[in-house]
Amino acid sequence: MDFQLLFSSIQVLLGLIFLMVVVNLYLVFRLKEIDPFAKWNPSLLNGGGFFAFYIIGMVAATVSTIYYYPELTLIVNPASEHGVEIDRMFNNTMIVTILVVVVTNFVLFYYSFRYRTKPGRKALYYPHNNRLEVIWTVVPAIVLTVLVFDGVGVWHDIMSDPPEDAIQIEVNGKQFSWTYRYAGADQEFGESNVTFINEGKGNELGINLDDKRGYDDLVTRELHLPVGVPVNLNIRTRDVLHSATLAHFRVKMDAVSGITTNFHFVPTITTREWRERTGDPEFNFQMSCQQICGGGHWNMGAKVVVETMEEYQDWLSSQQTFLATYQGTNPDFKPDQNMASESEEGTEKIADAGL
Ligand SMILES: [Cu+2]
Repeated sequence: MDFQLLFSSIQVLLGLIFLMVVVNLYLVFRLKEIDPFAKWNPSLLNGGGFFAFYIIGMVAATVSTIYYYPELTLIVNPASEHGVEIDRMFNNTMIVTILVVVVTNFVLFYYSFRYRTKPGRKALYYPHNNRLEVIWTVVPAIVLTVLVFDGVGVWHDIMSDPPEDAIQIEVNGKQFSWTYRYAGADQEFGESNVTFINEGKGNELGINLDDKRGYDDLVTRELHLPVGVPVNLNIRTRDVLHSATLAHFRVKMDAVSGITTNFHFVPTITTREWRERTGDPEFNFQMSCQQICGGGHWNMGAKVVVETMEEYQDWLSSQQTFLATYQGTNPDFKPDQNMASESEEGTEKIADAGL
């Protein structure tokens, strides 16, 4: 039995019946020359409807906020130092805007009801009042100025130069995944360029084979961060715009073709602590993409691990170096032959490519 068809048919049938009732009533009124709305004053319904809309809307908004609040763990706990400041500003802005929305909409909807049309009531023509104009210009201007100045200060702290001792991590976006690069034992990244990308041959990030600093680089699928230590993400993309987003850490920075953007922050809680705090043993921090970048955008997420410095070091030393990975797919590659020229040749190649 096709229930879908049955229900649609019933709906059509009910619609037709309703239409017939309306048409018949109309014809009866016409024939008997009755005006059913002659004495009906719609302003109570309109004004009352306005006010009811306000009450129902406010109650629904409050109930749904309370209902979903436990789900909004993103709002409850920032997992980074600067996240606390961002949340403080977010909350201040919310308090101000909620207050304004509740009060101004109360006036709008309640007055529509309170001063509705009544027999004998005449509307007051009140086109201008300088004092009111000044009040509702100056008060929002002061409030917004305070919010903006607060925000500029926090923005300046967040976007300042990363501390010298920050751990440098490269975040590489592509359609549709993230790949990370750690500098390895020498603490320096090898040169890289899109012209050197050779996915089939184990060089997904385009690391310059002539630059030996890149040999010990660690190319990883997971982002691991030590807790309590400043990290600086160097964000790149090899194709379209992406946006590297670590929502729990209040980190979001666009990955822009052709340039390296960066965001530095200090994670303040490990994955393990977060799991204990929330009682969710399955929990993982997430890296996501917040820039619609194509058909697979929705799936451009990956887990992020925050751990103690010891665990972080252990994890790093368990990763394969770029050279080892590359030689895995290119057994004939001998680094020594290439090391002689170091990075000069690579620089020329980049110059030749006009980059
Ligand atoms: Cu993306």
